[in-house]
Amino acid sequence: MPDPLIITVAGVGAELTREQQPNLPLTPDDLAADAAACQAAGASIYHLHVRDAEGRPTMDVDVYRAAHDAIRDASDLIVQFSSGGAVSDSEEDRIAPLQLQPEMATLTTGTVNFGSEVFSNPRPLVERFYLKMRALSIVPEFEIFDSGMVAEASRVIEEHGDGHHLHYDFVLGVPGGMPYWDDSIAFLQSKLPAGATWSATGIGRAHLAVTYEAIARGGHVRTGFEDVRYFEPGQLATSNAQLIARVAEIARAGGREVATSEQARNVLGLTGPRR
Ligand code: KMH
Ligand code: ZN
Repeated sequence: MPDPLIITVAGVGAELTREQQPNLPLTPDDLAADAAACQAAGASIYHLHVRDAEGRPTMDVDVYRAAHDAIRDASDLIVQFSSGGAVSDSEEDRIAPLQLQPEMATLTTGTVNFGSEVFSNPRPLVERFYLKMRALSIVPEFEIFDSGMVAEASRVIEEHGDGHHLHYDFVLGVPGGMPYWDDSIAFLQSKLPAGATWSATGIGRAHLAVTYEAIARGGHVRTGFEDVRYFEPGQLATSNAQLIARVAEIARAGGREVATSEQARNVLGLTGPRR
């Protein structure tokens, strides 16, 4: 039996604007409502980017604190901070919010083209972020935008790992990163260490195909406005919860249970929120 399906909502991101997606949550109040609705629809993790008062992406610690508190007050979701931020964010800005000790945080283990820009993650940054996360008992989710990042994660774990649970997220279809080919997921899955868990998300058009394949392979799924704006071609999604509900429906139709936050914590080796 596969584990119950962990559904992550990547509800905000750093790139999308309200002009592109009018239902994008921005403020702590928006995030509280979004988190509660996504939990009711079947999500167990909130992958969190935050925005300033003008709606611009930021790594400001106080903004992260307010957002974290709002989601924790409104839901039991596992909050997973982004340490990737936006491509323009500095290393110092990206590491700062970790001091708030979320249960999880993302860690991208390599540099990748990101459209016409570069998402920069040199080895020293990866090691520094990893050590900081582990010093604060934060469980990393390794963000895999390309296959070499699996090897780089293995190297960091071998050199600095302390036996924590290993969890990965395959992000397929970023322009410049690994596309969703028909063997992408099978290949990446085959390279993971024994006992690891993984989720997958497809950016844009590949989104639903990735969802179906991840569920069928016993993996987990990420969805939300960061990854997909449209519910169907030409039809914007009305909410993150609408996207979550569709994943839950697909899973249940195929006989796969959808995880509660507590079940997700058990699968991921999390001991519970610090607030
Ligand atoms: N916004 C991207 C440049 C993460 O959250 O860890 C990086 C990103 C990855 O979204
Ligand atoms: Zn992100």
